[in-house]
Parts: sequence; C-alpha cells; structure tokens
Amino acid sequence: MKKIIKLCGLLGLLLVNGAFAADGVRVEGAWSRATAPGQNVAMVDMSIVSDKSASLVGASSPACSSIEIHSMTHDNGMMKMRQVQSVELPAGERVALGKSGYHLMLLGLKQPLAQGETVPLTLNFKLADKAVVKVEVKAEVRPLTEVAPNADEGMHHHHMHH
Ligand SMILES: [Cu+2]
Repeated sequence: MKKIIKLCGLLGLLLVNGAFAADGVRVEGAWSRATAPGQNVAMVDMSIVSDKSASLVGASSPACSSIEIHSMTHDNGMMKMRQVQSVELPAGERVALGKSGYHLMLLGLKQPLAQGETVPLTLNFKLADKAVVKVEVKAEVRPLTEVAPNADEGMHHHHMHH
C-alpha cells in the first residue's frame, strides 16, 4: 500500500513539471519567443485552469517595466491588439490564452529574451469571492522561429500590405 502511495506522489510531481499552481489555479506551458535585436516587447502564451471560477486580472515581472493583457481582434482584415482588463476563467475549464485570442504583453524589457532562459512572472487572479491568488510562473523562452498558436495573426500585424 505504501509503495503505491509513493508512486502516485512521484507521478504527481512528474505531471506538474512545467506547471505552476497556487490555491486551485494552475498555469501550464507558459512561453515566449526569443526577442529580435531592438525588440523590447514580447508576447507570452500559456494555459490556465482554475478549480473555481476566476479571472486573470494582471501580471508583473522583474524582467520588464509592465505587463498588459491583450486581445487580438480582426479589424478590416488587419489584426489589432487591444488591452483588456481581465480574462475570464470558467471553473475547471482549461483556457489556452493564445487559442482564445489573448496573450500577455511584456512591455519595456530590461534585457533581450534569449532562447533557453526563463522569464519569472507573477500572475494575479481574482476568484469569484474576490479572493486574490498570485501564481509565480517561469515562462520558457523558445527560439525566435518557434511558431505561435496564433502565428498567422501575429505575423500579419507586423506587415504592411500595399
Ligand atoms: Cu500584445
């Protein structure tokens, strides 16, 4: 019996590798792309599951001056990023930011993001009962060429079409 319990504990640890959690809010697979020369902003994607209904209301990091929550919307065939105040997280539902049209925008990066590094982030959540939950996350920095889930859109809005 004891052996089985130990094994479960070990599997549990393996499963949460790359995941960061606090008070029933779990953040998985946070990542950003390495920055190009001269680029001082970066988009971060991740998946979030909250046991109780909650919302992501903000984030901060020592690596940049501020972080905004952005949504991407189509406007006359152009992709536009717009700041939003929060992202709703229905209870028990896995929300993939990128696929839902959201991302975190790191503004004023103090140093370029290099592949293989991690970016420390503190995410702020508000539960339905107004309790505040903070989750410390490390976002993985992937190669500049890594394709984002919303890559099509992300690329388009950097190009001007004539
Ligand atoms: Cu953005």
